[in-house]
Amino acid sequence: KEEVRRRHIRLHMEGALTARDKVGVQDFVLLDAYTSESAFVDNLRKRFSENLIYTYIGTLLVSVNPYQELGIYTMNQMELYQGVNFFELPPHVYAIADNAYRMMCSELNNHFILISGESGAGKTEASKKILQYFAVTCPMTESLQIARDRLLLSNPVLEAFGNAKTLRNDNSSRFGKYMDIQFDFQGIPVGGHIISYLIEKSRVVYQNQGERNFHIFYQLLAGGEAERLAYLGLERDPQLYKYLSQGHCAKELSTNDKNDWKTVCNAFSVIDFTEGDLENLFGIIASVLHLGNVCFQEDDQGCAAIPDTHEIKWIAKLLGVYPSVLLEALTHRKIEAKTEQVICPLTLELSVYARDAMAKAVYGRTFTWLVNKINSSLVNKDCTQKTVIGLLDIYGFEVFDKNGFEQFCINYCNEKLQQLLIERTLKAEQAEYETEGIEWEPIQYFNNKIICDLVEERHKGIISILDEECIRPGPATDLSFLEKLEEKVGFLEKNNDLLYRHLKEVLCRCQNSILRECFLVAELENRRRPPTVGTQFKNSLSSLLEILISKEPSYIRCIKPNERKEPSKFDDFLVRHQIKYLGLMEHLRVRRAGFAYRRKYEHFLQRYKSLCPDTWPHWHGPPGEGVERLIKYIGYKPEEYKLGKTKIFIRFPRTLFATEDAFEFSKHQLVARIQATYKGC
Ligand code: AOV
Ligand code: MG
Repeated sequence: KEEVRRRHIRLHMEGALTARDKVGVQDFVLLDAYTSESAFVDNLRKRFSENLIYTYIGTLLVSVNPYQELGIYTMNQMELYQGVNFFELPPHVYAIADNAYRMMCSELNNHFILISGESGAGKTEASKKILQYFAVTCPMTESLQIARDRLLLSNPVLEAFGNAKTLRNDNSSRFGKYMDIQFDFQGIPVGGHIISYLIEKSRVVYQNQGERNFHIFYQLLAGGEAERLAYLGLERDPQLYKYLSQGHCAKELSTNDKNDWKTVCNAFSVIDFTEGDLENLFGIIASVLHLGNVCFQEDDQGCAAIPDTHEIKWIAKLLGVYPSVLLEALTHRKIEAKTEQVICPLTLELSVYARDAMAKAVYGRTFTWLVNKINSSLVNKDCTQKTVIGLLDIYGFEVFDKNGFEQFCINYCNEKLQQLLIERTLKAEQAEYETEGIEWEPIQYFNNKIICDLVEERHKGIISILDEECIRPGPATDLSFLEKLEEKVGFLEKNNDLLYRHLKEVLCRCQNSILRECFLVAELENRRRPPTVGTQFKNSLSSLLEILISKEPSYIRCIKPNERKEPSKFDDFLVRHQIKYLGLMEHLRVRRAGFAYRRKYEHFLQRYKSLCPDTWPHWHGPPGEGVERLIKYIGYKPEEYKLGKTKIFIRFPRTLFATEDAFEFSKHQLVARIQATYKGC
């Protein structure tokens, strides 16, 4: 390990990178002076063709999805990256994880790792690799192993319920996930907390051609024990269920539902789910499938009727409600007049709507329940002093032939995170040069704030206008732009997300204990209109940003190399497009023109003071002056650094490596000298 490190430092230091033409440069900052977009793409392509999927821009990691197993996530690799300085080894997601971890341990502050990129670019895989890295490399005690295992195993459970095959990705996250991994003062992972964002409920009742419903349905049918299926009234064949077969790919070869079922069951047992929980949970999953198969017919008066009550009976049994009550609630609506309740029949169309609304509400709330349940198993009450590393893995930017409210929300979320990145890197970086009094030629970048404003601004933004349209009494007028939107993509209905009161009552009073936690009776008494989906989402994103802003960031930008999920295919056009919209060129320009590293004078001096007789063992003057003496002594050239008001700014990584190397060397020398002195004592 030591030898690999040293060799790497030497390579880097000499700027040699002898194999440069073949494997490109591992940090874009080292590209030749003229950095064009083409040079950027070339470098990524060269490396990709050698299976080098990671490249840095300073401290930001760019990752290109290899669509194949590369053997770069072994135990050996994990060991290699442990405790090593960032640039001493080839770029890796482990280096990002390790760096955040070291900084957290030494500075006792909170961090987050933001992973972004479009759908299928590799975000979820990256977040799993990071979690595994912590699980394997962090110190551990026997009693805390269970906490670690639960953290790891929360993944397969949430993926089963929250991921699905889409046209873009066979394992696409259909919810956003922010996970805090909590560490105690010794750096042991002791617990965690997960926040989920807007699960795509519409998938429960409808899938586009070539897409599937959430994995769990297929897993249960493929892997569930025969007795369990019999108890739930289910058949093995997913094609028999309307909610599973609309995409015409229920039997998808790219997923192994049967094996995944085993993984999920094992995870359930570790995360403290009782047999009772599972019975209720799968009762709900099965009722959703039965619900999808409930068929309506129009009677003589044009009202909806359910001629075959087979499915109703199963749902009633599994959820613990009376079949007649459920039947009525699916075909009637309760309207509250001032003094009385009037029950009026629904049309066929509205009954179908009510049925789907029930399926979506039940699934959506059960998902939230699941997250809460996992969270309660991740709580660690014994440990009070905690720092955290937050991992953010959201649904990536996506565009389909037909886009709806879901894409609007998902892409809005991506714009928000881009905004955070701009604020924290491009803007903050340039602002820092200004406050530190460093001479600086400002670099232009596209600020996507206008896009975020367009969506979220009060009164004027799309969400506000949408909300207004949703609460306006009476039907929206033909003239309104928004009704046009509704005609085209159904925005209003999804934003409203109405579940008829009648059905809500049934769910609040059912016997299934999970649903009783999900649908509280208090909700029936609350006459106030709940916030719309769009507004809830907007609010949850704004609190997410608050969580992130208080922490130290690391960034991973994932790139999708081709649209066909194929290994070794690098589509220049597609990659270039992503480089553009991710703003990577601007990021590189700021990094290149600027300074790769900066450290507070105190920290810099503290670490390297042993390199200079003037500062060793103590420096009593102002830290800035100490640093000046120190770097003069070790021979920094003027173009390599600038001194700000409180920090030293170092332009090239190699300067810092050289310093670090000298420091290591002097440490060894010192130890050798001490050993020599005390030899024989
Ligand atoms: P995403 O999270 O960015 O999409 P995933 O992380 O699910 O994308 O990656 C998609 C697929 O690409 C995975 O299922 C793997 O088959 C493959 N893949 C990704 N990263 C790697 C890697 N490092 N090594 C090998 N294979 C990889 V979305 O959730 O759809 O936005 O919303
Ligand atoms: Mg994902």
